[in-house]
Amino acid sequence: SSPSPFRSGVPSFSQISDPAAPNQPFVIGVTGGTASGKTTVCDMIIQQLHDHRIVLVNQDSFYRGLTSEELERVQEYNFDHPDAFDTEQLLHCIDTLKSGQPYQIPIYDFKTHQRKSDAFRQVNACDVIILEGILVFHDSRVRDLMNMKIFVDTDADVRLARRIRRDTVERGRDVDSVLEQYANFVKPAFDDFVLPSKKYADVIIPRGGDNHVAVDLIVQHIHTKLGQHDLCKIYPNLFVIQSTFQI
Ligand code: UZR
Ligand code: MG
Repeated sequence: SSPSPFRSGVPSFSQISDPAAPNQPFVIGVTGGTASGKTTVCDMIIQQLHDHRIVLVNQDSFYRGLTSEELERVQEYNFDHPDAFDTEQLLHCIDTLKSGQPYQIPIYDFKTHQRKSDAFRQVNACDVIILEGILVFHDSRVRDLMNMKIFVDTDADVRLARRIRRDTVERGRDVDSVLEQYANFVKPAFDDFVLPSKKYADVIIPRGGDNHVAVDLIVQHIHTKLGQHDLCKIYPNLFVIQSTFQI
């Protein structure tokens, strides 16, 4: 018989269902260089997904507090290196949230480079976890927890201009120290760790938070995926029944 131009007509379960287990939250990773607009993109996504329970987890919260020796020579400390973060704790946080348990996220102070010893941010079970940070694509174990990976791609001059404004206004630095840190650590680490992680992205957003079209498309996709999740929760056998009928 002549070969059919159509592929087999019965969709398999894996073709229609989402790879994430139905009862687990949908995990979105958002990365990009410093001051690329990651937080803005996350805020825009969160605003548009208002009918779902969303938790934003910032990788910055998992900065290790500096020891007193490290604090004495803070100019030499590389905050842009993967080792500056407690990745084991970040993994534990996402695992815990994925299993439906609450988690107490540490609070990091950019002015003192310390974690608050007496305060946490308690986050509860949710439908969507957004994990944001400069190096969230670096560790494969963290990447593997994500259902969707977004890279926010903004020109380096725009990022540096924003970084100067943010660090002087919000983080109590002077311009010279910001520029020095940028040249010594931020830029080299971007080239060594952040940019190479772009290849893992499912979606690359040019111009960050200014790109409303890209954010709209991403939100539509998340809605579709969450719809599948919701259907799976209500009718766990729905998709199986559908294909059985066709057979
Ligand atoms: P975003 N950072 C600080 O400036 N101080 C700290 O105590 C901890 C981190 C900076 C860090 C990195 N680097 O570039 C930036 N430096 O925070 C990441 N130097 O934050 O993704 O919002 O740009
Ligand atoms: Mg940010």
